[in-house]
Amino acid sequence: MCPRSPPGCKAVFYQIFPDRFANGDLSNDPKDEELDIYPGVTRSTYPWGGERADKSKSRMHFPFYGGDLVGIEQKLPYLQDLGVNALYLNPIFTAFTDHRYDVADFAMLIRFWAAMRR
Ligand SMILES: [Ca+2]
Repeated sequence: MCPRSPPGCKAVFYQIFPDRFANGDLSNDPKDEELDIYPGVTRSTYPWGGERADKSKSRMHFPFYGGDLVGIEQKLPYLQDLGVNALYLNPIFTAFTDHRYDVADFAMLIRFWAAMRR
């Protein structure tokens, strides 16, 4: 319960990690060859629902699964059924890691954002 009633007090937020939430468009999945990396770091894209080939759980390997905004849009009825009325997305800018908090270019949204304009 909020001591006062700020505008967001009655919102039910749902945080989404876009790469892992839902893959609505397989054609926009990141391709291994287009993933820029830090020195000593590897990245790979794995099939949706598949297991990562790198079982080492190394912190130097970032697995991608291709979740996108199309998938989020497809899950909106599910989220509404849960009572969710506000979404918080992890960053959606081009980045080196799957969580994208290390934004590489604030001017470039990842491809799955552009797909929403179709
Ligand atoms: Ca995708």
